[in-house]
Amino acid sequence: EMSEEEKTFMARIEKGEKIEPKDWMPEGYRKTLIRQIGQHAHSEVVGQLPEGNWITRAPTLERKAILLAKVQDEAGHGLYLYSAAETLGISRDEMTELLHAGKMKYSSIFNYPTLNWADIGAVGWLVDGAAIMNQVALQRTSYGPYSRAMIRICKEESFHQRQGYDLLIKMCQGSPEQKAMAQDAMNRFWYPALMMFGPSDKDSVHSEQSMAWKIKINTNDELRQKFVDQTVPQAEYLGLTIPDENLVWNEERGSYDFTQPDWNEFFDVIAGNGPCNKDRMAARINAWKDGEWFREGLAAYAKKLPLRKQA
Ligand code: FAQ
Repeated sequence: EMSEEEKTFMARIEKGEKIEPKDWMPEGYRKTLIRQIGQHAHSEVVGQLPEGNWITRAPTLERKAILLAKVQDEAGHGLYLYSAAETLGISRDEMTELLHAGKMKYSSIFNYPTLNWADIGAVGWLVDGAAIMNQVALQRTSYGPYSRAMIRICKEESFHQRQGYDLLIKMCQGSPEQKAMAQDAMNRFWYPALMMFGPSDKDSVHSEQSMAWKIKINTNDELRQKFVDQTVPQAEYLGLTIPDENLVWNEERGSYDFTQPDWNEFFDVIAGNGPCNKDRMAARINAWKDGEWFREGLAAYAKKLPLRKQA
């Protein structure tokens, strides 16, 4: 039996109204948002690592400037999202500590290594491509601060995807060795990119409730299908082969049939056993420790400011 408050809340959700920080909300709604927005924020921050790895080795000054700007954008996205999560009554420090204790997740994709320069193209094209597919839908999410953060993030993210695709066009029109590097990157990133949408609907524990609350707008499988349909023609234009022998246009559905990722691999990666999980967490924990003196300095300075004004 729903309480009066809950009934009013659900009526607002059904009307498509945005829920704002000071509005009444069910505890489960708040918790789900903290989990999802927090995980999303952590993904943006951890997501800087595989790309940051290539800033010093970008092949030209122009590519280096572009990559630097992109990696900085990801830090900005992390900040908008941490701020959105903070409106729900958790601090950024608490979320950071939960991440470091292994009690919060970040996207599975960032546990795969970026082995060569073509991987930077594949990350932009496929990883940002998958991220946008999910985030465009989330612009309509029911929680106001999350929805507004998504609108801004999507604008920057489309630029990110373009830069990745542009990098791959260059490589695919380059030497046979460059084209082979691009194909190799595609082979390694295709299935991990499909995994970004989460487990198949039958294994998605949160989808039903999150969709009833309009936190999620689409199911994991719906968005994965849209991503495949959008990406196949882009791969064709590049002259790259998608590593899936069963990929075929299904006339009846008006969509591609495709092979699902290896779900055992997915669950293994989110349990902490992917190729880079340990490195990623170690890098974040070290960065947090390295920044301690700076955070303390800032806090001490902030305390002094009002005193100085009085004097
Ligand atoms: N990785 O019941 P569901 C980016 C977990 S984009 C890790 O279906 P839900 C931009 C899930 O948390 C990437 N864990 O869950 C960028 C749950 O476990 P829990 C970030 C995953 O929440 C690009 C369990 O599996 N984008 O960073 C994943 O309803 C390039 C059961 O799953 C977002 O976070 C996964 N892929 O649906 C940056 C988008 N999938 O928490 C740098 C917002 C599922 O109970 C460079 N998030 N799990 O322990 C969402 O839309 C949703 O949270 C889903 C998952 C769709 C990811």
